[in-house]
Amino acid sequence: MERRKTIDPSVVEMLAQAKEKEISTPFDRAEVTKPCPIGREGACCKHCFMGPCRLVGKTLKGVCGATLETVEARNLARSIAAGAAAHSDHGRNMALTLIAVAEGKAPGFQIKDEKKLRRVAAYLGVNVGERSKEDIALDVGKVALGEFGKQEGELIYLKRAPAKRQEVWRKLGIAPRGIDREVAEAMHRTCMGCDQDAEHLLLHALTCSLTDGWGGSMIATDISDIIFGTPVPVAATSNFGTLKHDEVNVVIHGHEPVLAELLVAIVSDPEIQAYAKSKGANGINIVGMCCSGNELLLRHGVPVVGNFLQQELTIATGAVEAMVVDYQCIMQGIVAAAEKAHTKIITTSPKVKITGATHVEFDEHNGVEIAKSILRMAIDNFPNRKNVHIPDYMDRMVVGFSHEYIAYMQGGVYRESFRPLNDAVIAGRIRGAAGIVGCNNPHTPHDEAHIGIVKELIRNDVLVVTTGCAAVAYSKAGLLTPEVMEYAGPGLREVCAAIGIPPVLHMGSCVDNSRILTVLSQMATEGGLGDDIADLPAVGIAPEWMSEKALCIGAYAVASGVYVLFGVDSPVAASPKVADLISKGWEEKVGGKLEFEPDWKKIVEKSLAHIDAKRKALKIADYDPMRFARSATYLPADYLPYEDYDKGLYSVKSHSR
Ligand code: NFS
Repeated sequence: MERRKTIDPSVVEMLAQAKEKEISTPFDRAEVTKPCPIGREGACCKHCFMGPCRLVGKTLKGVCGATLETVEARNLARSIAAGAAAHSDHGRNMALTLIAVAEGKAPGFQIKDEKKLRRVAAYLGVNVGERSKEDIALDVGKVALGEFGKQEGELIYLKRAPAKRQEVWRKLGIAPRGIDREVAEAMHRTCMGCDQDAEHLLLHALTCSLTDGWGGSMIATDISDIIFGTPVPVAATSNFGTLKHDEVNVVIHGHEPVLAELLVAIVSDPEIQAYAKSKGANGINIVGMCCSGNELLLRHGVPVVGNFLQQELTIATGAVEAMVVDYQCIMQGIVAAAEKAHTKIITTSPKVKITGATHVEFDEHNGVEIAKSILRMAIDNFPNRKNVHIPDYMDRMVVGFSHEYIAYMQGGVYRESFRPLNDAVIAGRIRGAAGIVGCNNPHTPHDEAHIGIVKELIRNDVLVVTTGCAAVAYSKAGLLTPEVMEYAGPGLREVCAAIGIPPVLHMGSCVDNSRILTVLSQMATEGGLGDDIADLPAVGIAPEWMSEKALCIGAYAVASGVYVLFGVDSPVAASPKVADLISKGWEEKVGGKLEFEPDWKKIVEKSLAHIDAKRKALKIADYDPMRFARSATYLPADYLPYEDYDKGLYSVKSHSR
């Protein structure tokens, strides 16, 4: 029997379309391009040209004598460094953009959230006083930029973490000095003939990951909020049905919101609209994909067309005039797909060119003109449409839960806090919290683990926060609506209804996982739930991960004290010793641990067991699923059994067919 590729019926429909149009997708390529079993388990070393050395069977050592543990640890550390480099480079770009905005050299941009600017300035030690917002922003940008090249001391944002957590880092010597320094050091240590002790290598991997979570990503989130606005709840739609038959469809894909923001700002420009009309279109429809999509979704309610595995399929609709990409998670396959459709692939980052794509380099100093020229190219392409097929699936959602807004929801402007949430956890209405994030991976059925885990956790009164492609999966399944309370356990349901939040909170793109760190820190310092992130009844999960960035996020969550579970397969599967070092070993050191568990139902079980164990350690009420069932209007009798976890989602209520 053919393996199930996806649980999203719109994707099933588009896979048939793609086949008909002979468009290759990652779903097909994953069948043909089988992963190398040695590399997949982390047992291949190609860090020098005496190899690659494949440590399997009787081969226990590389040419240099490297053991399996060293090879595995080195590979994992390098992946984490690559992830940290990518996310942090995004943060660097945001710092540079803020400086350009402050200097008046980035027309079309302004400082939208002055309150946040002042808050961030205070964190970064920038004098606020009676200074203009531009002056403050200039210093904030410069201090943020300085974090990248810093050689000594420690990252400023570390002090956002609970005091106890900071102590853990200092004691272990893993408090990062500067972002670039730790990434460069990871590359150095993993170079041939350098660091050769698995435990030591893996400890630096944690340092390196912290530069992302409490450095580059946090900078990216904060500065994006300053320039583009801090998200507040907004209603929006998702899936292929957000593409329009009668308008020029432009898909924004990648990670950086700068150009994307300009495109959204100028799309209603009368001159652009008139130009679209002159080519027979009724307007221009901007939709997002992956994390650039999430940035636009949260701040403007721009629809999101799909997650990571849907990029070629979106082109296969024949309805996309242009796919505008910046960097990260862009499949090279989109160019081949575009050749079979009429789509123009436009690369925009000075760091990224793709053979066969059109390169229009973005420069914030002249951004408006560049954005207009990109829209004109898309409009010019509208008359070239042929063979359009847009699956009739569109879902509703409410998104935009920044940590600031979550605090505001719990007390208003004057009394914002995390008290109600902490009290609900202490009383057992909320059993615990889960951050569920990350990608899709064609080696596991698309969105299946994501949806299964979320449904099971909210049914068990676990509050879920989410970002990235995980969040897009939930949006397409109708899990980001207040109506999803129907699936939530009685206690969680009571709390969400009282505060006015859905049980699954979309907090943004993957760099916005830094928002989750801030929420965890606030919960830990609010009182009643210990005094460190490691004390909280909380877990982090990446059910369908594929990216080095995901590994880095997992590692910084661990270093922050979180139990992290990844689905799919383990990149250190060949070495039980290394698997032990990153689970038990890391737990002894930092309180968090990293485990790989391909069975999503086991992920749920392990998560709940961990949450309950943490509750016990905190000496708060044991969780009792029936305790609040009597006071809530909820009747748990209609819980869906495991086997039916995806019924009642795609099949019944979430789609506006
Ligand atoms: Ni995150 Fe965003 Fe998606 Fe995975 Fe890629 S888009 S930064 S890495 S695939 S969640």
